[in-house]
Amino acid sequence: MGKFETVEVNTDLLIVGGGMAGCGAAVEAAYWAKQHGVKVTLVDKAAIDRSGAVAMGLSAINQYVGLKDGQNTVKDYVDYVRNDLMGITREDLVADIARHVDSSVHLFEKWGLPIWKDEEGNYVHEGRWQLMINGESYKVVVSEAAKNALGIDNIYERVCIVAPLTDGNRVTGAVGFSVREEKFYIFRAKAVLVSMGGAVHVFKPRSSGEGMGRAWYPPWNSGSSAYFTIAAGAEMTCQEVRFIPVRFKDAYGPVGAWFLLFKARATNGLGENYMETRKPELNKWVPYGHVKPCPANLRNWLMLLDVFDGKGPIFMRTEEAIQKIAAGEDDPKKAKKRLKELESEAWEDFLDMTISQAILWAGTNVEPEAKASEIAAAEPYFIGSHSGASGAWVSGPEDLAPEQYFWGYEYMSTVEGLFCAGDASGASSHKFSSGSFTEGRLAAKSAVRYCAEHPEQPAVDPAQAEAMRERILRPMALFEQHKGETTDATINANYIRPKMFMFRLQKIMDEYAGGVTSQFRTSKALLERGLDLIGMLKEDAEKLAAADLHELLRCWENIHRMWQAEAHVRTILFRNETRWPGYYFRSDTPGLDPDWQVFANCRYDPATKEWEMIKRPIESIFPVYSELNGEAGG
Ligand code: SFD
Ligand code: AMP
Repeated sequence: MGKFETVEVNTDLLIVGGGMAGCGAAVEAAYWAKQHGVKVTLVDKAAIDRSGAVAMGLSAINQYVGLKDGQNTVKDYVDYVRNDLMGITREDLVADIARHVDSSVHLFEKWGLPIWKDEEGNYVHEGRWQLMINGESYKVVVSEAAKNALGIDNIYERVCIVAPLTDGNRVTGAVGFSVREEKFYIFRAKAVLVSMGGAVHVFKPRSSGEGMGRAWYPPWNSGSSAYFTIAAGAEMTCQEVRFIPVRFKDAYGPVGAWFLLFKARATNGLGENYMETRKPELNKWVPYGHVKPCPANLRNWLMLLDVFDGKGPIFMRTEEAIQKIAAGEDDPKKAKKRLKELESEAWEDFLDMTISQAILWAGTNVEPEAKASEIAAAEPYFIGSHSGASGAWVSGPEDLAPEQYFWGYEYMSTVEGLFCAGDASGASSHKFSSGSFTEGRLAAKSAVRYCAEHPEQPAVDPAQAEAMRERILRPMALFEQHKGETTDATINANYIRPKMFMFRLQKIMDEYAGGVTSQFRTSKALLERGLDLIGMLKEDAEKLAAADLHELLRCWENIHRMWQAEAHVRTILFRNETRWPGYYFRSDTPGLDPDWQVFANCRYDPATKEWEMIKRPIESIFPVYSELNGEAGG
């Protein structure tokens, strides 16, 4: 690959990923960097106007605490998150984000994001924590602020970050390649902030054939954050806590507005509401089975029990909900007007964030005010910012974190100089778009301080960078070398193309790690077999081949997914219980076990290539009564 130019960039703080967390980091870092004379650079594999999970826009801001208006307290939010995650959460991190998130939302509004207001000028809530927005251009608004703050010369778009550069337990930069030009990039930095989102298409999706590629979370979030931190040797947390969202079937339209704003019910094929008929099941999952709102995974679980019993399809009763709200108007004229408004709000909810669902509705003659729509549990995703929790194990804030959760710099992983935010940081669920942006701000402030306090430029070993260049570009060399050996270049004894590789990974995960096909069930024996197969897949990853730059991107996306998959399988295997039955069910350990009221962490050692599994205690920063151990914590 001699013709690839090598471009070297020297900076102080390198932000990898310009999604919600990356843009928050850029805005905040620019402010503190001026004071400390620190240079900040941001890299994204896409164009940040429309990159990441918010590319299509969103119709709600899901984290707004309303502290100033006295609507809620930080503790209320922490209680909500802890309960939803069945007790497994870093309260210090959740509280830190919750106490700052409102200010981020106010910034979005100042920058031009339209937030719904009622007649008195108050925000219109979707639910207790969620605000309704006209958010089609949400990401454009946020990225414009990031660009203005950093300056366009400090932003590299369409450069895919592949791996970290390290010097022992210290990050020294990152390497990647342009997805448009034959350029290999070496970024040298004093600190790196990882915000490359979560992972999609690790598991076989429900969509296949004509719908292939369609997923709820964005397919281009492919596990780069997890790979980057694992490869650097960082301790990871909650790698078992995948997220399975219930979504409108086949186009993955969100359900939040229907359940919370329109107060719709979901019923099975017999017209029964599983949240009522299956209520006794919740007693098996106390104390979390009895909290309000019912945790997302337990809502899934009650629905899945109906599906397993052959009581599907499951319908979101949109028609019932809309008619009920309209019927609340006393005057028939007003009721008719209200019906029209609700109808357009229902369509906008999808048009603002999941356009394919609106297209599917149109294509299948759905009138939501007249006809119910099917919903289903999607395939698993890795996302630390919604009701999942996977990500790196990071230091908490000094004033809130218990001693063992604080190591000098907030949001720094266990690798020196390596910071994480958004989906990249774990055990602080329910950050969503606004909380991820906020966490990016908090992590960036801390990372700038790190740069100021470590002014020496870390050394980058040229041999390490050269070896990485050879390895990263190898799929193109391999293709060139062998492509002429078969009449169809997709089939070749000497290489595997990225699409086939992805199918193999997805099949392993689907069948052995509890995907859709295995009805989210797995066991020790299945997981061990899955690990064997991942081991063989890893060997074959050395034979990935790319016909062009686009396929080179696909090769590395799939290697990143594979590492996320391995961390996941190892951690489900480690946690000897079933804690989130609606996310995955260990048939050999079918219930909650009080001994597992702990974090299940893992760490890959890049030097020895061995994995270590680690239990870390859960420490509450607020007094909490736990029915599991019958005593007050604090
Ligand atoms: O309700 C590389 N989310 C919702 N959040 C809300 O607040 N309200 C909603 O209404 C939400 N809904 C929703 C949501 C997401 C999606 C897809 C849908 C609906 C359909 C969640 C938020 O969007 C999410 O929490 C945040 O965006 C997470 O932020 P962050 O920064 O962790 O991830 P990102 O924004 O996806 O950005 C990742 C960036 O990394 C880049 N990238 N760059 C360089 N090299 C690589 N190798 C890279 N790999 C990735 C990406 O390009 C991107 O810019 S609701 O339905 O849940
Ligand atoms: P979703 O569209 O499922 O991503 O949900 C958007 C927001 O609403 C998230 O904060 C969810 O946790 C919340 N949510 C969705 N459905 C329910 C429900 N039935 N009860 C309580 N909260 C919900």
